[in-house]
Formats: sequence, C-alpha cells, structure tokens
Amino acid sequence: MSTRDENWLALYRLMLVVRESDRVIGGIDGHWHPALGEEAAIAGCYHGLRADDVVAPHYRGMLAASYARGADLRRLFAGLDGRATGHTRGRYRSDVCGPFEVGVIGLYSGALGPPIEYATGAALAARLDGKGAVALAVFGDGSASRGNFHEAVNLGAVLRLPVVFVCQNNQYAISTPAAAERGGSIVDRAPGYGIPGVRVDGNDVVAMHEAVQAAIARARAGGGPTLLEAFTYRLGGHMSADPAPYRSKDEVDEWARRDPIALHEARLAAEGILDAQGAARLKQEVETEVAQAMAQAREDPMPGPEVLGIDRVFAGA
Ligand SMILES: Cc1ncc(C[n+]2csc(CCOP(=O)(O)OP(=O)(O)O)c2C)c(N)n1
Repeated sequence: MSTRDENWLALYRLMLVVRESDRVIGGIDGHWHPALGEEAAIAGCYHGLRADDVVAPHYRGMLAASYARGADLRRLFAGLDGRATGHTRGRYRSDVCGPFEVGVIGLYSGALGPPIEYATGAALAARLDGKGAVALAVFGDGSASRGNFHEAVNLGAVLRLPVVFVCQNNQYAISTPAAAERGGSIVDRAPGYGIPGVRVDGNDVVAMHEAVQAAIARARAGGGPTLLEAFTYRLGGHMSADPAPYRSKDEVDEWARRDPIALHEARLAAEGILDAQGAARLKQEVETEVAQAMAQAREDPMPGPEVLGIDRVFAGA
C-alpha cells in the first residue's frame, strides 16, 4: 500500500475514533464537548506529527490529539471519570488535560487562550533545543478573540518560531455566532503579523492534513509560523446536553450534507482504497476498541487522598 493510501486510511480511522468516543462519552457525560462534524479538522492536525513535536490542542479534539500521539484510550477515559489511572490522577478533567508524556499541553485552568501562548513557548524551547521539533497550537474561533492570540502569534512571527497556529473555526462560541463574536475574518489577520494565512476546508481531512503538514514543514525548515483557518461546523451542541436551539435546522442540515467522515469514505471508495465492507469492518473495530477502553476505565480505582499532595506536604516534617 502506498504511503498516501496508508495516511488516508489512518486519517479515516482517527476520525472514527473521535466520533465514536464522542458518542460514548456524550451518552454518559452531559458536560462533554463533542466534535461532531469537526473530525476532519481534528484528525488532519494530529496525524503524522513527529514524536518530539508538541501540541496545545483545542479542548474539542484534545482526547483525539492525545490518542493520535500514542496515549492509551483507557487512561484518557479513566481521567474523564476522575479515576486514579487518569493522567491527572483524578484531580482535573482530563478531557482538557492531555498527557505531557506524548507532547500534549492541556488546558489546565480551563481558560481559553493561554494554550496558544504555551505553544509559542514550546516553539521557543524547540528552537533552543535545536532538534527541529515544531509546536502546533489549535484553538476555537471564539478563543481567537482573546488577547492571548495576538501575543502568541506576534511573538511567534517576530522570532520566526517553529509554530503553526490552527483555528478550528466551527462558527460558534457556545451560542454566539461568528458575526457577533469578532470583526473580520481570522485568516485575514495573518498579513498583519507578516506571516502566511491559509483558509482550509475543515471538512476535508486530506486538505486539512496536507495544509498542516505543509505549514509544519515550513516551520521546521526555519520559515516561521503559519496561521491556518480550518473552516468547519459543529453539528452537535456545545456540550452533549446542549440541544443548540440558537441555530436553524436548515443550517445544520446543510452542513450535515458535508459530513467529513462520509466525504472521506466516498473518496476512499472512489480511489479503490476501502470499499463499503472494509469501512463497516473498520467501524466495528473502532466501536469495540472504544467500548473495551471505556469498560476497563470504569473498573479502574478512584484516587485516594494522596492525590491532594498531602503526602508531599508532610514528607519533610
Ligand atoms: C477565557 C475564557 N472565557 C470564557 C470561557 C467559557 N467558555 C468555555 S467554551 C467557550 C466557547 C469557546 O468557543 P470556541 O473557542 O469557538 O470553541 P468551540 O467551543 O466553538 O469549539 C467559552 C466562551 C473560558 N473557558 N475561558
């Protein structure tokens, strides 16, 4: 199988993992933030990075970023449930705290915006290390209205740091539509920083992957940052418990016709890479993997008081 075909299949599989995880977690946790409709923007970002690259993902996609980089699905799910085996040892929601071990910087305070700056900091560290690693910041369109965006992109541009900024533009910040959220377009800000800006079809996983990889190659080669705007749509609510009454059915239906998984499935079939039977088999495999990981995670122990750090407080006494 050619490298291209392998990549396209891996992108498909990753999108399936995102969707199935969202479905399963969303059925348990009303506060989960599903990425229904945004799977291509997410998979396109996190597949194919180098092991020493660092990512600061958007929370809607954080779990997929960690999974794509080698984290264990069971531990990621365990963290959601506050289990001791989760990456935060039960201290904070691990849907927003990716594991450091696989180069994922989480949203530790829950404040949107700072991770864009963390990525710029990671890019500065990568530059000082001199091994060619790159940092990737992914954030929502609402998050791009925070001041952190300006400081992070400006510093990245001034120092020509190896950082790629990707705005996962799903056109809403909770219930606030784009037009009420900012003036102008996000990608058009790029020339103001003297860096390239590229608007990508965020529902086309191949276009996304190629654009991210091109920006990464540029950053790795010393060309500095790129700002990508992945234009997509959130088909579900802001949280799994949100029925999203603030938008029209026509609008949702129109975007549902551009379901990124269905689009890629059609491409894989047309190119003779995966037929309908193969796709069904892969879906079944992913369903089983997600179900088993969740079942195991929910068997894991809850943390004891040691996670509060009290053991450390008294260690020197
Ligand atoms: C600094 C900050 N302000 C407000 C919030 C509350 N908040 C949580 S999610 C969210 C919407 C963010 O929108 P966007 O960045 O577009 O991401 P999306 O939810 O659309 O994926 C807001 C405002 C927050 N977490 N942090």
